[in-house]
Amino acid sequence: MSSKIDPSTLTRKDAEKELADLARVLNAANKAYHRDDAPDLSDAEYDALKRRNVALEEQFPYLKRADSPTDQVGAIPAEGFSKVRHEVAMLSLSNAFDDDDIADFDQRIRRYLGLSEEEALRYVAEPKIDGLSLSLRYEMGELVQAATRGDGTTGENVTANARTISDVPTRLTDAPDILEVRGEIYMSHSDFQALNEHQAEAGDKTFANPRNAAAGSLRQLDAAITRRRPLRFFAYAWGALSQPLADTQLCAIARLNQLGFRTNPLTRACGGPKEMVAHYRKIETQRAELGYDIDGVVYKVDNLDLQRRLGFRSTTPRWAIAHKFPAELAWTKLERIDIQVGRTGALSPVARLVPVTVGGVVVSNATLHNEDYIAGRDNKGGEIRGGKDIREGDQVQVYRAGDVIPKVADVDLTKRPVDAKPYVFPKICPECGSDAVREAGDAVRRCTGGMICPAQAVEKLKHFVGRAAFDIEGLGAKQVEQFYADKWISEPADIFTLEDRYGTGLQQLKNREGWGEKSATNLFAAITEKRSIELGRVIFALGIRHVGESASNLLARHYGSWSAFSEAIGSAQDPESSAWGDLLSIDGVGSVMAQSLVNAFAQEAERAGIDRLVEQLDVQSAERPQSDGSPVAGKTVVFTGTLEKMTRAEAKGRAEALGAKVSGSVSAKTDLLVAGPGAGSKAKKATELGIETLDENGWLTLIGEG
Ligand code: 5U1
Repeated sequence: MSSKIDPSTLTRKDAEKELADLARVLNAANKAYHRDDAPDLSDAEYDALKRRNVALEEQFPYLKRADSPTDQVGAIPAEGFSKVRHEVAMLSLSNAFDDDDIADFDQRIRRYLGLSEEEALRYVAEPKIDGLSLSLRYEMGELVQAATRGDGTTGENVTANARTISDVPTRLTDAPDILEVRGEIYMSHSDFQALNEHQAEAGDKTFANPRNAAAGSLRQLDAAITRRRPLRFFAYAWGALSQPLADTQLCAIARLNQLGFRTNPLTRACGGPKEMVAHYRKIETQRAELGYDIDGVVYKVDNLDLQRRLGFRSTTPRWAIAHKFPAELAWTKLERIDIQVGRTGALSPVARLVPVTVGGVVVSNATLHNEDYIAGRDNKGGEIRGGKDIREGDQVQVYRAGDVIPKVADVDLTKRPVDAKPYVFPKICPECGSDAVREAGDAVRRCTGGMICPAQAVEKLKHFVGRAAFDIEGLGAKQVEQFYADKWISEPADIFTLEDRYGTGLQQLKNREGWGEKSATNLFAAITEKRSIELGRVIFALGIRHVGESASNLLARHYGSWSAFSEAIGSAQDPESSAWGDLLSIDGVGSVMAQSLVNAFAQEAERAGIDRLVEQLDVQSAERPQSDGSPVAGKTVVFTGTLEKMTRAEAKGRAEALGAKVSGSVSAKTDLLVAGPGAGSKAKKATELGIETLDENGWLTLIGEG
């Protein structure tokens, strides 16, 4: 393998082949050394191969592979790309669907900042490109890293691939020493069509839409394939920076453009919701002629200082929103209604459709929400669709909006078969035969079988191993179903005892159909790796009703550790307790979610399952973003009285961003009281308890904003 041929005399084809061989051998050696603790090459052999790889890449930089061993630190992840932790998280956007949502967005921002209607507030509106986000990191003007968004915190290293895209400059002049440029990779309509024609002629896989084509092209292990794909890039944001780009969003975008990035020509400043919506309508009329897919318009507060003050909630900024275009529609026949039982026992009706293309994607299933929706009623008994019910055999209108599950919107009564019967929603769980009950005020009928219902148990397990939860490589929905069916796992804790039970002995994982020595070893290693896990993921993985991914992260940041979290939720059972008040004081946690958490921890069987799980884990304390060196990180702060320089919401948001926990009531756990004019009983109690008290100016000085 370690050819002695001088790289400068090699043909491109030979170099390409040798680089592929080197990647295979070196990455396998990395894995054997780092992951399996079983080196298969001597250090000298390894170093010689690595040097050869570097020499070839220097001679043929455009042949550098996405899985190049040069870029690997430790073992390459099995899926092929190394992981990159974003220095500044890549946020996503919350969505707006109509003009009122935009007026509400403006109102929320004004309230948060304490701005009156009369005070000017400028926004920037720009098309939302339907592609995939990419972050490009430049150091001293050199492109050093390109990463996909991933889960927002950790993405995939696609540097070698990004270097092949002509819209991505590899060198910048007059740029800040550190600059992360963020934007969207996409494919134009004409390039997409040509690519699909070419793929079809070659007998290769074609793509459903330009976004899939762009994603599939960027995420190629062989950068030479990406080079042949016509990818484009629009810059619209930034991450880590050593110096600010500008004072406003609009000027920052102009600066990125000057630095050599393409920025969208339909970017405009708007004086308020009316102008924003007008620009949205204008873009909507031009949409078909743009030559690339957009799925809405993004609005951002223009002033970057205001953006900083507004900060973000969990994974979305308060200062931006995506105004989505209406969904795409199509008519088709509803063949059958099936009932699926979810992890919380919800019976969800699913429409099985004659496949139909909606906005470039073939749809054969769509949600029907719940029994009222099928009957043509809303959850208050009012009519929807003019009261028309939905029956098997009907012609129905299906729509898709962005990535959401397709929905059935309407029904054509003129095409209803004469023998179509009203749909009777089951009152018995189709999976376990337990009663399915509908509690007052709940739109959903639920199976009462709990963990004896195989559908609930297996869905809980699938949720547990899902991407935003434990994300265990090699343990997906299919494997969970098989292990559950064979009684190898029946609850999450069992996953962590799998190796003890099935690693050795008569019944071994490696002897199962579809498994071998290598895949079994890899799975056990992946499970072991996830024993150490972030608190937010653990909370989300529990699959508690109403507790989604962002709420789990909020809870993790608020409580900081598993013991603090579980103790607090246990104590919050008493509605008079300060723990209950503290839980409700978290911005983003309402009484429904709080009650659901408390209920889950109060149920003996469920709590015991959680305890068995946590015994297996090393739950990492939650990180507090932007709190490095913050004087209030980890402290419990209470605000009381009138604040004069910021609204209460802003004070709370800012304190949380700095890693503090903001509570609504004073107790022995309070570290600091910030008291404005008119402070009453809380200030008195703080004095009695000897708690440090500051006025607003003192607080601002403490956090470095005075
Ligand atoms: N045009 C545009 N798309 N887009 C997507 N701007 C924009 N900003 C985004 C995203 C996710 O995020 C900001 C929060 C930086």
